[in-house]
Amino acid sequence: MRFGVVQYKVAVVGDGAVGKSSIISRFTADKFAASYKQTLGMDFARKTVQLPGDVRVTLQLWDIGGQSIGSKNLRNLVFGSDAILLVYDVTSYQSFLNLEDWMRIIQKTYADTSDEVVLALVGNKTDLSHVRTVKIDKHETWAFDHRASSMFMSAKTGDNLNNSFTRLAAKLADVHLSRPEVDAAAKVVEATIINHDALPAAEADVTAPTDTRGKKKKGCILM
Ligand code: G3D
Ligand code: MG
Repeated sequence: MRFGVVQYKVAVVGDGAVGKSSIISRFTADKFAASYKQTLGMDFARKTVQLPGDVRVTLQLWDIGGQSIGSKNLRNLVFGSDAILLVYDVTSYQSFLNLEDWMRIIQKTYADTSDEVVLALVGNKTDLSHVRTVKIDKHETWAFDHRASSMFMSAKTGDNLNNSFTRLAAKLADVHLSRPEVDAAAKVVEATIINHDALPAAEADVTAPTDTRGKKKKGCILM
């Protein structure tokens, strides 16, 4: 059990238009922007969640924006993450299939390291489940095969956002949560949106792991 605030870098990847930016802004600012804007640059937003036992966990969510698969920026962005959310749109089977390509990039990025990364498979747009094209068992099989946590959410309605991120924070910080705690513990203490490019170098270095107490993670080791 840890005390104080621990910060983790979380990269959010997946095809364009699956809802990456919407998830980040809904979670960190509780806003859903109706108009589509392809994200440029590498902004991140962070939010601190309170877990039982006085543990505060700051999740720093990195938006890969319009980076294409294979771009050098993308690898820099993904590298050094404590967790990676692999997001697809439940109404787009193609966006689900393409996660294999995203996985390949992640595996390549971590090929020469022994870093452990927590992976989470995120089916977004569950408000459109009446036109779902990716069956739940396909989702669960993918998550199992890639040793990823399984999440479903809607950035539009906010459904399942807070409890999913609370579960992720608990997993990263190695805190055990009971079921009622998952639902109740998503108390927000702080949220900020940061434009990485606009920061002075010292502050921009916030991407470096800030917890020096030795993180113990339960994620898979990418090989
Ligand atoms: P991206 O960052 O992955 O590229 P965006 O995706 O967050 O920009 O979202 C792409 C489109 O999907 C946007 O619609 C956005 O409003 C919509 N969207 C995101 N999340 C959800 C969701 O949970 N449910 C529904 N119904 N729509 C969602 P537009 O119309 O602007 O292209
Ligand atoms: Mg975007």
